[in-house]
Amino acid sequence: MSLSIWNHYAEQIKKSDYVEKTWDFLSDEEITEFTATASDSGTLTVADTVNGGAALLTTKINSDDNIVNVMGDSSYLTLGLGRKVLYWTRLKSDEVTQCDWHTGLFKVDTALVAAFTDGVYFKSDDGDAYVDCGVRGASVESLMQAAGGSATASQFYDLLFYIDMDSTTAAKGTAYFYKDGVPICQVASGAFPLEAVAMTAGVELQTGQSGAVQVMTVDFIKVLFTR
Ligand SMILES: [Ca+2]
Ligand SMILES: [Ca+2]
Ligand SMILES: [Ca+2]
Repeated sequence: MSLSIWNHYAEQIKKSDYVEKTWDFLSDEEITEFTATASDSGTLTVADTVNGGAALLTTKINSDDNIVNVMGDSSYLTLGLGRKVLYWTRLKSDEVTQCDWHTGLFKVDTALVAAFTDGVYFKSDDGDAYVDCGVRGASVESLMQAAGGSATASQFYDLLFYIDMDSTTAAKGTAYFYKDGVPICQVASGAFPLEAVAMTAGVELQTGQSGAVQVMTVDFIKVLFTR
């Protein structure tokens, strides 16, 4: 289902000149295109035994609020007038209620849970398993809780969003969010990141409890956008 939604929007984007990139995490070389920042010895690695390859974000045992933050090592996307953007990732985590996580496109920030200025993203809070959908520009957040978007521990799920920027008004746009191919949120906002703000793909996992290592497995991240 996610693939048909991707193809639907991709067809629109590919009517213009476009940029497309997939990280499938088949080898260590792909994670060198990201910068991992960890508190208390959390790690970013590529799994050796997963079909199709995967990146593993692993936190440290016995440490609440332990963070593994992963940001692209360069920033290549701006939300200029009329830009269309697709983002698709498949991931799972071995715990979903206590942990916080973010995934999406961000101005580089190594502590998303604490605060950040700019991004379009999915997130889950400490204390619930909901998948929320957000847009944040110049620290103004437009956030919606998903109606049917709960994550399940240790089960892969697909998260996809499409951004449609207004062709005449800066920082105005609409983002359409899907979980497992089902629309869960739509955020229309005049506070998207400004065109001057360059962003990159990123993901962050933060434990919300002590006592166990937490692992997030990212099968892939794909971005496609009009040049
Ligand atoms: Ca993969
Ligand atoms: Ca959570
Ligand atoms: Ca907690």
